[in-house]
Amino acid sequence: MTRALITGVTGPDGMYLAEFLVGKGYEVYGMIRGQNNPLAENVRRSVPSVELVEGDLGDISSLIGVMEQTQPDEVYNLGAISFVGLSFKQPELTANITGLGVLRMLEAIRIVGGSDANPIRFYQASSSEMFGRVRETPQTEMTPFHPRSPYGVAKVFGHNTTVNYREAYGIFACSGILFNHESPRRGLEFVTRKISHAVARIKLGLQDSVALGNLESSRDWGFAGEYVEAMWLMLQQDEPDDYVIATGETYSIREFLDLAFSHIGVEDWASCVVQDARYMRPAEVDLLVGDATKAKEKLGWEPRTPFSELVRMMVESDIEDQANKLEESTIR
Ligand code: F7E
Repeated sequence: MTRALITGVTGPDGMYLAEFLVGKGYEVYGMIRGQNNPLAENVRRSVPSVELVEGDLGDISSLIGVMEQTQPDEVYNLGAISFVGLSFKQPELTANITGLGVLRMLEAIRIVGGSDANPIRFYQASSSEMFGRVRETPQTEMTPFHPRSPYGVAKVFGHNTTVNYREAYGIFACSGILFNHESPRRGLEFVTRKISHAVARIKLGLQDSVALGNLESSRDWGFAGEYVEAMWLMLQQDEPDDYVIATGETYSIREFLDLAFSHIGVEDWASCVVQDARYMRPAEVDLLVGDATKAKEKLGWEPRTPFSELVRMMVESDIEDQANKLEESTIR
């Protein structure tokens, strides 16, 4: 049985990946931080066969311990401080976990190694935020980086460290440069889920409006559930490499709002959206759009969920969820 270790298993990508790997017959270990991590329950409920092990990206001894304990064939490093907005408020923590955390994982792999016949394969969750103030459009694996946030800067460090450990020590290390990938599992602090959640509550009469920041930025939005397959495909190749994973289309926050509100029959949403300076960032990434040709040609990976379908899926999921909560509260 192939063994996989996932850091960041409590996040949406971690859970989709765990489900995917269990479906492929893997023995899956999920690394969680802290003794009574409340998010562990979500993983136990969604993917019960995942074995949870305790480790911290900020502590190399714990990572070496986890590698020795789980003896993984494949390691997926999805753990990070992943909210760009927070990274401006806690830049040092972000550099430590999102940046240095990658170095610690790779050091643990270099030290523990796996067997000679079967060395550990490593996947690093890199991000389109590394492109920041973009130097060309669309962005490819060859586009230079110009990060615009402490998060982006930390991800560049993690990406470069992954490439360096591959070149210096021959570790099978891949970096997946994933553009925004959304789902009903997204945390409420991220703009897509914040909107779908608010739209559902507006439909049910539970709130009147939503406070947002910059509506003009554009992103390349895909569905997280199918991006995890690309991570796995990277580790099944003969040679380690880096890949952009994206849809090749870009839409603004305004366009997301258009579709989300039209789903509940609201064509003019101006009165439902309040602009709030608290959600503006000190430096913004204006436009991202990825070119995933390499992933298509070498991995055979292609996105399947169009933007309109993604928005519909998220709004419908939140409507169902909010309606259930409302019903439960009236029964009580
Ligand atoms: O912001 C604007 C905001 O926080 C998207 C992470 O998964 O993808 C994600 O990073 C855009 C930005 O995601 C609000 O200013 C407006 O322009 O949903 P977001 P992100 O920053 O693109 C990349 C690929 C990652 O790697 C990250 O880990 O939306 N925006 N109003 C807002 N954003 C938020 N969060 N909240 C607002 O109220």
